Amino acid sequence: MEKTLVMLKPGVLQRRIVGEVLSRFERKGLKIVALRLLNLDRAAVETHYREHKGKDFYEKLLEYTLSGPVIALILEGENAIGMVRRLVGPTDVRESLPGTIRGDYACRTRLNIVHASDSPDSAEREIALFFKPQDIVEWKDENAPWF
Ligand code: 3AN
Repeated sequence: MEKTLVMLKPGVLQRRIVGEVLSRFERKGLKIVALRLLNLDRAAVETHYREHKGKDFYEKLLEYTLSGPVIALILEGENAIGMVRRLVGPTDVRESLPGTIRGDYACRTRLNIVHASDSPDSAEREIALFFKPQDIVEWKDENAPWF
């Protein structure tokens, strides 16, 4: 089963919408197999966003990501990476439609409130940034066959 890394950026806690955002993933049927609330340090954020170093929005993006705690989680499901990206919506908030998380909760791209892995390679790399293998809890939901 595919796993993907999601990070709820500081605005989600600051706006008290953690439950609302997590429920988007849960009601779709994705399974939470790891979850942490943490303060990131600058080195971790620089590693996470290393592909954007040098871009005009880079420093502001770092500033926002360091402005408070984040929630990191691993979601599991069939085609979880693509499914989560579709639930999250496009990076550019001008294109994120109502019904997506960014479409419903973000009006600035820099503050687009959630991060989700965009490929199997990035999922593997990003999961390892936040979690050790023993942090992942495998569990069965055979009593909930609607998923
Ligand atoms: P995504 O988060 O959808 O994978 P990336 O990796 O291209 O998108 O961008 C990482 C983060 O950088 C975005 N979530 C957004 O906060 C910020 N970002 C990307 N492009 C821009 C932009 N043109 N202006 C401001 N912030 C941006």
